[in-house]
Amino acid sequence: MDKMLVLIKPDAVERGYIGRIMTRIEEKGIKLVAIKMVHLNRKKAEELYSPHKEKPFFGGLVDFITASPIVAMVAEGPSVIQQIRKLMGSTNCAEAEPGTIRGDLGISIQNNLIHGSDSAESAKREIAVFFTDQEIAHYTRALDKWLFPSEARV
Ligand code: IDP
Ligand code: MG
Repeated sequence: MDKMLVLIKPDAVERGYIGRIMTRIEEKGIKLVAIKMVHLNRKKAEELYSPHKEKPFFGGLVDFITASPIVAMVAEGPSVIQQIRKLMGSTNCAEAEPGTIRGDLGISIQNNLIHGSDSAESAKREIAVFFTDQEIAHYTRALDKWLFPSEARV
């Protein structure tokens, strides 16, 4: 099953949206297999965002993500990356569709409430920034037979 890292960013934590964002993921049917609150130091933040280190917004992004605690999660499900990236909406909240987390709850391009890995490779790297293998749960929900059916697709 596919896995990805999801972060509830400092703006969302301070605004009281931890539960709301987790609910959007849970009600979609996606399984959460690891959760922790972390206050990142700059070194870890720079490691997380290393693919962006040449970008003009890198310094500001590190300031933002280290400003307050975040909630780190590992989510699991069929095509989970595609599913959660759709729920998140476009990077710039001002352009994100209504109905998405960023479209409904934000205005900024930087303070955009949620992070989600964008590929299987980045998911593997990013999960390892926050979690050891022992911290990731393995379980089958009674509802998995309804939520994750094996089905043919055209
Ligand atoms: P994503 O979070 O939608 O995958 P990325 O392009 O990977 O977007 O950028 C990582 C994060 O960097 C964004 O979520 C946002 O917080 C921040 N960011 C992206 N573009 C800008 C920008 O133009 N100005 C300021 N911050 C930005
Ligand atoms: Mg990204």
